[in-house]
Amino acid sequence: MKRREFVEKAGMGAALAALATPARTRESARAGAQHHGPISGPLATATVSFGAWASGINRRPNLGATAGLPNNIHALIPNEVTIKAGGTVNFIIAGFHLVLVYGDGTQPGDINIGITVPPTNAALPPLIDDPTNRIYRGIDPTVLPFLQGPQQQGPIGPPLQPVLQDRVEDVHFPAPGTFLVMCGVLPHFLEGMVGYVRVVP
Ligand SMILES: [Cu+2]
Repeated sequence: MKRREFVEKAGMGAALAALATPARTRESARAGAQHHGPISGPLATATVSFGAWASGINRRPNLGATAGLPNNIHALIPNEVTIKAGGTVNFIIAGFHLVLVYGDGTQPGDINIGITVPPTNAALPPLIDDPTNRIYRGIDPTVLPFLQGPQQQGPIGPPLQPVLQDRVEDVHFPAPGTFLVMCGVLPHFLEGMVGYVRVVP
């Protein structure tokens, strides 16, 4: 390696190290604040179906929809779960949904649906972006590739791509309270796609 090249690389390494140190400190401070020790038992975790594929549809080959059938159940099942502080909720997301979690006591009527972000794919609906008391904002589903049935506007995304919108997002709840969980896809929220996580001490 030439000396100049080495000096440049070493300089970049030092700069990266300097950047990394405060990030590590922040991360460990946050981890310390949320540390509850080992947590077990039936209230340590809960699983919520966040949307569900309807019985009777045929998704082969990796389609998101079947013509003429209700394809996706826009609901959180169970609608309310209880865990203890420091536990997690595993949201199993089936299809095109956005997980949003709002702080203790937030009600659906508190959400400002006038604040939205446009979808990355213009064929899709807008996403709610109200930051007030928002404690978790999930993956933007409008950037995930998927195929739609021929009766719709598809294919969207690379051909022969699996339906990557189906996924799990695992969320930690360090503090007690009753937390609103909702779909951030605007028409889904307006349909009432909301649920609750009750966190006990
Ligand atoms: Cu949804």
